Amino acid sequence: MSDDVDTPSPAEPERRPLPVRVLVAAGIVAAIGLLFPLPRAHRAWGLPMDLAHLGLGAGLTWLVARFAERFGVSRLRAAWTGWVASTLFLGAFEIAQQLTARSPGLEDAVANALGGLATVLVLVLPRRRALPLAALVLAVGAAPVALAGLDLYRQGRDLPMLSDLETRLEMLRWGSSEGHVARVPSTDGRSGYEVEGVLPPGRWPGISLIHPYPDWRGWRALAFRVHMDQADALQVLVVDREHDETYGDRFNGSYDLPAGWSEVEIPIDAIARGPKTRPLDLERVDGITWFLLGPTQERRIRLDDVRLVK
Ligand SMILES: [Ca+2]
Repeated sequence: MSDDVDTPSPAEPERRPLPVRVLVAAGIVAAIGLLFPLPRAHRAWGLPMDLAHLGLGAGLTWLVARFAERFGVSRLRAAWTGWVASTLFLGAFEIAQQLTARSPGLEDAVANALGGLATVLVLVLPRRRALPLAALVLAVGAAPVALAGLDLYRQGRDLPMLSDLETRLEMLRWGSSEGHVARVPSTDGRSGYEVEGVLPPGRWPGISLIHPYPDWRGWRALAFRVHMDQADALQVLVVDREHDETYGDRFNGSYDLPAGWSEVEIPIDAIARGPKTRPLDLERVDGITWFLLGPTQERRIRLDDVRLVK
């Protein structure tokens, strides 16, 4: 009687499949990265770290599953136990991180869960079926990172335009800590799309362009078009990667604007002189925020053609 080669036999010497070994290695790198997070790391460094979350989930799932198996739990049960434990533990870790710093916790938690799912597939299915499925799950998990990488490439290509909202991918870089930000069709016909911030009443609601193209050396000004729903002072702040989250350690500008569209230019020299105790690092600019001071009702601002000019 011959055995089906695809059927895993319990007597087979235990050897971790290569994909699991690679994922576990990536998980170890991610774990080290989480212990020593780089402050405001460059996006290009952040992307491999995001990818390593797949490995973190895969590795932890594998460890818990093997541990459970040693206590006589069946392979199937152990694998799913590992996945649930890993997903819950790493999910809780992301929530804890969210309390202390702004980080894309949900994306990381999903990547952790997908990495763990890949391990489950490798553990419970015959290898021939497991590997393509695990690869598919990992590809889904890696897609956001691939898109962010593509966006990073486009930023370099589209310079001096920092963001004109003509591609959907740019929204990966826009955010709002209190309000809502969306890419919307242009209202003045000068372009296809612009970005709109819906700002709730509050102390300083605003929208941000996070991780713009970082090297602003050699340019004369930062320029953008902005639409105000009513005349008001638009506040603009620019930070670099060393920014310590204090008011005095960034560029702060205030611009009295009428209702409707305006063009604003901010000299790069002024931005460089922004922080009180040091020059702003123009080689590593990390974010621009547009906000209003203490609106008492919901407000809307629109932005387009955020760019560097000679
Ligand atoms: Ca546009």
